[in-house]
Amino acid sequence: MADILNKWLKGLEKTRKVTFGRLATMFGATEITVDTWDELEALFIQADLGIETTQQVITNLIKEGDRSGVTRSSELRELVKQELLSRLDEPVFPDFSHLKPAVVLVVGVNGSGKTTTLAKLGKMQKDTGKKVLFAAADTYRAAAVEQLQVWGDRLDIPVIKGQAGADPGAVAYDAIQAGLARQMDVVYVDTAGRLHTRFNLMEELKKVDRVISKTYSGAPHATWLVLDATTGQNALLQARAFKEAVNIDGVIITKLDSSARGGMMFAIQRELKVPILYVGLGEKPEDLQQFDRQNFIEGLIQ
Ligand SMILES: Nc1nc2c(ncn2[C@@H]2O[C@H](COP(=O)(O)OP(=O)(O)OP(=O)(O)O)[C@@H](O)[C@H]2O)c(=O)[nH]1
Ligand SMILES: [Mg+2]
Repeated sequence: MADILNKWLKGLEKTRKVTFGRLATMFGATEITVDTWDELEALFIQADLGIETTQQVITNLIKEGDRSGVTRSSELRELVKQELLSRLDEPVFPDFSHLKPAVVLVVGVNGSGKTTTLAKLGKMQKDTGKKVLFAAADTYRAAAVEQLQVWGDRLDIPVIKGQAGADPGAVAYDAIQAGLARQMDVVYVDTAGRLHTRFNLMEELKKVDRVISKTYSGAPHATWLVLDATTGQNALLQARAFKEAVNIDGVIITKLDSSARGGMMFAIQRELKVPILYVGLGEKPEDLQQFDRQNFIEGLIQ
């Protein structure tokens, strides 16, 4: 357990040092004044919580502070932790055990970390004895297929791919057929990165989604949106656009380790109202962690 907490502490080091770390000075022994709230507000906005979330947090803290008679800023620490914790949902992981296979579609903008995350998810499942298949439905770049193949080779996970330039829906179709025939447990479908503002690309994603549901009733059983933590509030715009195109039922936040903007997690949760399932705390396969609210808050506020 201590090992896992350490991973979170290390992964959140940047966010903690750049923004949330300043809370420690604020939690000094002084009395709470109007300035305290102003300072807190500025800090949360800088930490990328977003204006709406920040305002709600401050309002609630003032209310809760009054109610529980907190007058010293040193007592604020627990209040802040509790308030922030209450803004994150406990992740509920889908139970795929009755499916052979479950199909998980992984979507997001260019470079958000989809392919790497697929590899990490694949490894996680394989380590628990599950049979995993990758579908290289990013057919835009030959390098994209190769990248997934390299992971497949390294992790000993088969990869279904098409020709470069092939229809991504056709690759997804082939992968599902293979997954059914080989009685796989999970098929992870990698997709091309697409700018959320490009109409045609978003339409193409809808088409892949439709092909999957026509090929296999009930599929995709999950569609996970991968968002890069270093993009801060911009991730919100991406989230909105992807949510309009496909049915997002889980979010994965990557690169928390390279970001000082981990506060965006609160804004994303508020905006999407779907659980954050996993976070990337580094580049190695074992750096993908199931989202844990408690560890996340501990990583932000020491
Ligand atoms: N530090 C860090 N790097 C990450 C993490 N996740 C992904 N990366 C890096 O981000 C870069 C892009 O990752 P990819 O998995 O190729 O991203 P993608 O979304 O598949 O990109 P496209 O296919 O081009 O859309 C790679 O260099 C990854 O190693 C993470 O959690 N932490
Ligand atoms: Mg990719």
